[in-house]
Amino acid sequence: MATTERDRAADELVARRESLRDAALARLEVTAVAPRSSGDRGTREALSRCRVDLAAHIDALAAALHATGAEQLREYCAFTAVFLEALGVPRRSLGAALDALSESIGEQLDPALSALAQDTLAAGRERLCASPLVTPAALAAIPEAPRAASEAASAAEAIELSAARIAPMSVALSYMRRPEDALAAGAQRGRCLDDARRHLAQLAAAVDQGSPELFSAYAAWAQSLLVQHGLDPAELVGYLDALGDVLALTLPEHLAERPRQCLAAALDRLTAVHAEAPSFVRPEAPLGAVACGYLDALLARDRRRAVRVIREAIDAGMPVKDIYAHVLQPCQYEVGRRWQLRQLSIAGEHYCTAVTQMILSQLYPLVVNTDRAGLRLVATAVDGNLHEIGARFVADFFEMAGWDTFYLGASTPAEHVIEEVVHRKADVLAISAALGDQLASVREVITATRRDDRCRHVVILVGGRPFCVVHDLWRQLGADGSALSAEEAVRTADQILAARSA
Ligand code: B12
Repeated sequence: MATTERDRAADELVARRESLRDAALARLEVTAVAPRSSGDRGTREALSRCRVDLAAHIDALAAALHATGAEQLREYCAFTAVFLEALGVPRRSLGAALDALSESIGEQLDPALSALAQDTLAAGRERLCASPLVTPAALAAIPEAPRAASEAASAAEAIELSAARIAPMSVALSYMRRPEDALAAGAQRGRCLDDARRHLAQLAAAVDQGSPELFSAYAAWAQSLLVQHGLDPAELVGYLDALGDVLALTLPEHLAERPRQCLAAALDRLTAVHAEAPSFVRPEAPLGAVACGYLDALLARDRRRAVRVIREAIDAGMPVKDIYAHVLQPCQYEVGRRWQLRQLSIAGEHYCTAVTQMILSQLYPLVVNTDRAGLRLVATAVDGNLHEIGARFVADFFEMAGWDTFYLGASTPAEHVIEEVVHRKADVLAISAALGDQLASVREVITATRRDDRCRHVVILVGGRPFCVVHDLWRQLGADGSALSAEEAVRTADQILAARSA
């Protein structure tokens, strides 16, 4: 009986959405809810935002009456308040809007239904008095005075300047639209804010490169990861949608187009249905049996067996290059995939990676080629990149081709890379990046190397995951070339050097 009444109250609210909204609007002193803007345009915008907000409040109330009731509306109110506060609209304005709505409901609905709706609304309204509204971290992240994105020279810079404000605003807005996500997130909301900051950093990187594809690849990856953490795949879609709206409000118009394109590409790519990527290790692939045996040993945490599998393959005459390309690399990718699917812990990934690094050290004597090519390579992971195996593979393949190689390992600052290039008299500099937000550092090394007179002749190659996603990224960053694998990297370097000396 009670449920039916609640449903009827909800249906009435939706049916009367427009007249309730207009009546509430008439009760409100619109300028009191206007954001910190003035003049006619500001008032018009405030009015239209207020209309949209009131309609959203009515829908949220109806949804709460249909579903779980007061708790859902309380969440809605909390996040709406955070969102509006981030826009410069004080919390009391939301309270005033809810009061106006409550009075309009009292006037327009039949008394029994009106009492039900008003009780639920009052519970939500009450939440506005609770402090803190969300998590202290979320509130602290909204700066008192937002920095002026309008002063930014580029869209990427504008996003970075306003990230501290955009992140909580976009989380709050997406929760305002999907209160069920806020409820599901529960105590994990602080993490949602961290995720939002990561999404923004990747968006800024893609915008900086003018590459929507880079961001859509990231979004697809992030969605699959979130799904493994039990989140609804639609949540990221909803979040990106909200982010688009927040950016439209925050960024100056002339900088809004590129971020919009990146978000549109990501939203196009994300589907509510999550398809799991297939394994990187397959028995039918070249050296598939060895790869399966090696992966098995890694996952069983059996280091001795892992070493034995590789030694037996070498003893059976399998080339070191093939062990790298068809065993170690796919197994590392598979380790990453399993981490992403939450089938492997961080400790498990670290263990497997440590074993692979140990195997690489053991194989090194077989890597050294006695026929010298008279050419020199410096290979490094760019500043901020902790993934060192890609650059190490590249260095080892050049070494196998007879080059003298200088492998610098993880995260090396630009000025130190250049000193090394100069002192080692390098012909080629190989730079490795693993994530989109490391591309700005790649550009920095390239620019600094080009600017240095001592490095005029140096061929710069770039590679790693982002370059596998967007194939002409290397050109945009000003490199001389790129390659999808270490083996191809040697061929590319040879071709560029041959073309130069022709
Ligand atoms: C091991 C690992 C780590 C280790 C690295 C330890 C170490 N000592 O290297 C640690 C734990 C540090 C780590 C950290 C992180 N990681 Co990680 N990591 C991996 C993993 C599982 C394996 C990397 C690897 O060894 N690959 C093997 C090498 C041989 O492959 P490669 O790097 O692609 O290199 C080849 C080509 O790309 C190319 N190439 C590479 N460099 C160059 C350079 C040039 C010039 C050229 C021409 C070619 C070239 O040739 C290489 C050989 O053929 C990958 C999974 C994967 N798919 O790669 C995830 C992965 C890259 N990591 C990932 C993530 C998210 C992270 C973290 C953000 C996690 C976190 N929340 O902290 C951090 C970021 C750290 C940072 N600031 O860089 C994601 C990236 C997803 C994305 N968005 O794109 C991946 C793909 C895992 C996954 N499936 O989700 N990670």
